[in-house]
Amino acid sequence: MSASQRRKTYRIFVLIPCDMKMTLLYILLAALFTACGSTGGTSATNDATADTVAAATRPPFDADGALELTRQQCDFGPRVPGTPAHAKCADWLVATLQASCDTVMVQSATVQTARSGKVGIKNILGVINPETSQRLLLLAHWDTRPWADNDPDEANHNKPVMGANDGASGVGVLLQLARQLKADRPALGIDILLVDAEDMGVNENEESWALGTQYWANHPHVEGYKALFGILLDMVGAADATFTREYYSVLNASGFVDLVWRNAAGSHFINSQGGAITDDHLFVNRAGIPCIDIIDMRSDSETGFCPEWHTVSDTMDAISVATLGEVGQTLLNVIADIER
Ligand code: AHN
Ligand code: ZN
Repeated sequence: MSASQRRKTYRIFVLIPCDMKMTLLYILLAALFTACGSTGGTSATNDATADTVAAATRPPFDADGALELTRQQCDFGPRVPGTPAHAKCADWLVATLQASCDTVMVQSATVQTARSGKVGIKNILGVINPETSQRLLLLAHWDTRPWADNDPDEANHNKPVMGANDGASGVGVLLQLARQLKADRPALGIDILLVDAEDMGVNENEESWALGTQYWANHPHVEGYKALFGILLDMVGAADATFTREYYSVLNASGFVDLVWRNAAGSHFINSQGGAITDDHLFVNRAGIPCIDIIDMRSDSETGFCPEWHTVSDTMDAISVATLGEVGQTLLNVIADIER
């Protein structure tokens, strides 16, 4: 038992009111605690007990909060780079992160897209515990696709996607997580990176996806930025989501994939090998940070994704509070596990 734990025992003892029976009870308890500390030889057991208690006392993930934060993004309309809704949502994301994080940074840039020429983008970063060297990077894209080009109705192919699942869900979970970590501070440093222009890509060109992340990887917000690991959330809101072990995640960070799936807070996490996805995590890995992708992949669909993917049906109707909750709780579990 550490000196600080012994001090805590003492403090509890002196705060007890002067009822004689209670005092005796607490003397007995304090003696037991002190004896436990003085034997000294069981530190591993004691540490494990302390950590279990700490993890158990961390409040559960608030899925309703994540749902509301997902809805609030959709209330702006599709967040297509270059549109007023995109600009308004950026301001809201900054303000929302500012309420939870120690520092918020915005990275503005102009990038070349495959189909829409040059466009202005914003990567938005919330930093928790900026002084801590042991860091975890959490990412999600906040932009939405300008074209519902997988919609069954061709008339919708040039309409924008609402992106309740494809965009807002991952951001909603991360904003809620930041909110909870403010009240219940982690020992780890946490960087919440909301990346822009993930979804302006075209099939035949890998580099046309994840433009915000590519920009960040080439211009990190801190020179020589390092994190232990990264976790990307992509499409984490569908009722029947299946999160399998994505190929590049296993290739670059198999031990960390094991850790995350071991901490999975429900049955949407499936401990089997999934397909390979060109997504933000690919460019984080190329920048030297082992990064995994928690992404809803479907073995039973032609696209490999949910039926609403890149259609006008990717709206709040297709979002499940239970799935958001499972992903958020898994992140809380992972943070507690790394801190152990
Ligand atoms: C490709 O289709 C190559 N990647 C999918 C990445 C993505 C798009 N995630 C969400 N929207
Ligand atoms: Zn998409």
